[in-house]
Amino acid sequence: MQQQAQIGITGLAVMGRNLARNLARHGHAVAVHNRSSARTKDLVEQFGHEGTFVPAERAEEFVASLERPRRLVIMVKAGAPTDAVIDEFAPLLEPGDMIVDGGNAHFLDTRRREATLRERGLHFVGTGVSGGEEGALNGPSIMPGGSRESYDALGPLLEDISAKVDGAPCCAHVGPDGAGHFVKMVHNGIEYADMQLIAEAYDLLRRVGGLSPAEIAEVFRGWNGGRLSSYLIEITTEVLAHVDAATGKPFVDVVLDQAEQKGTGRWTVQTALDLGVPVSGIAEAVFARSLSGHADVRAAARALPGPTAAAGDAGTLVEDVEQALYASKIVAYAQGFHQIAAASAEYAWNVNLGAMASIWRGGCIIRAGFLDRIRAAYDATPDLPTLLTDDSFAAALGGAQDAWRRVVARSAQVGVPAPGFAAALSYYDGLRADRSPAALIQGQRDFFGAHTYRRVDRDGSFHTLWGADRGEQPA
Ligand code: NBP
Repeated sequence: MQQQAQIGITGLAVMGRNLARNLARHGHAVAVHNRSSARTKDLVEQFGHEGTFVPAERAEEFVASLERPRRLVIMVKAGAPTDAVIDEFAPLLEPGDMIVDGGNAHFLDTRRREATLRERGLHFVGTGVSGGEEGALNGPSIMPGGSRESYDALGPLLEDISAKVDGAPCCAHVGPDGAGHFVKMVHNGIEYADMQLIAEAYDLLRRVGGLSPAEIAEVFRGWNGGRLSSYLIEITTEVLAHVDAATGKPFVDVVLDQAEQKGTGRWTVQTALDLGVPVSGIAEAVFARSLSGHADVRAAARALPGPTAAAGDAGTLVEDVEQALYASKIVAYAQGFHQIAAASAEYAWNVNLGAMASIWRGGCIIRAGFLDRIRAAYDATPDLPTLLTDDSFAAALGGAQDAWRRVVARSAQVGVPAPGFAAALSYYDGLRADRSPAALIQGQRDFFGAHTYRRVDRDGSFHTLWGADRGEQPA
């Protein structure tokens, strides 16, 4: 009889291959399959010694090699290829079997697939996997959605191969249907914001502070020893300190300044718009990448006049930028968690926000000590309306705000854009304002469209007869 595998992976490009190796290295027998069998052969030839691989060329053979209930992981290109693979394998499976999609699917696709497969008695587990190629091999952060029942069968295997921080796995059941892919999407959106804020800090230190990339690398190295300590700050130090071998120039000066994106940041913003959640920090990060990519428009605009004010004395710029970066980072994460909370309410996912912070502490790109503080905030107050009002974050924002305001004002004065810092500060001030100018907007809407308004002193909706005697009537 053919050897039985505990779990199978189809799709053996970089991610699938490394996840298969990770499972095998942890002592799990892994069935492996790929559309073109060369990748399967290559995996077994190169890494067969690392554990037990059960290779299969044909889909039927692959399915037959899985112990029941079957755990079948799909690691192919997101979109149509994922549907093609589901259509190929679902007819070969039996009720109770699990299909895990570890690709970067849009959560609405995951909801559709889950509903369709549930009708056939199959569990569909949309799973966010973060950490890229290296994480997949050595321990990613894993965000599985789907039914509780499927997590009971899959969770131990996934927790086993995930990253560990303080002995705790960076893997937890996120919630039903598309919850796992949603949380992975927002993780990526937060990653965009974090990267943009770091880039703005660099730009200000360089263009306002007059520091060289090597000097800024040292500033970041120092920050990495403090409250900003994170993987992204650590790699920023490395990138800024790197010198291009061909020219002897700082590496950052020979790289074309047009950032690319694969789309999860854009999805985060699109989804936030649908949910009505302001994620301005993430949006500014996505738009800043877009702006950088419009080389033709940038070239046309280069001659536009800049400010007449000189950069002037850097003064406390380094300390101020550290404060602005930390405060803006708190805002970006607060916005991302607000978005997860809103989706959790909308789709009845019951996501544990503190647990999400916990599973991002290792394996993924935004891993940082900072996430411990977020987890502690939600542990203390699970229904916290915004992270900003947590005692420790509120104190940090209060302590940072004067410096944060100086940095935003200075950036505007000298013409060095800091859209992430500025948007975060506006969000902070917008939330804490006693009265928002939305009252005026409501008045305008009532004037031109009779959209009505509510009053601060009485229940009900009202309309003012703007074109007549301006009397007020109940709507
Ligand atoms: P790719 O996204 O490059 O996809 C290549 C794999 O998809 C190959 O195994 C290929 O088979 C298979 N495939 C395609 Br394309 N069309 C197919 C079809 N119609 N039927 C069957 N198989 C098909 O691989 P990856 O970079 O390893 O990423 C896998 C998934 O993980 C993606 O959804 C990605 O977004 C996600 N992800 C990637 C990263 C990362 O850092 N790369 C991180 C986190 C998540 P073939 O060999 O026969 O062409």
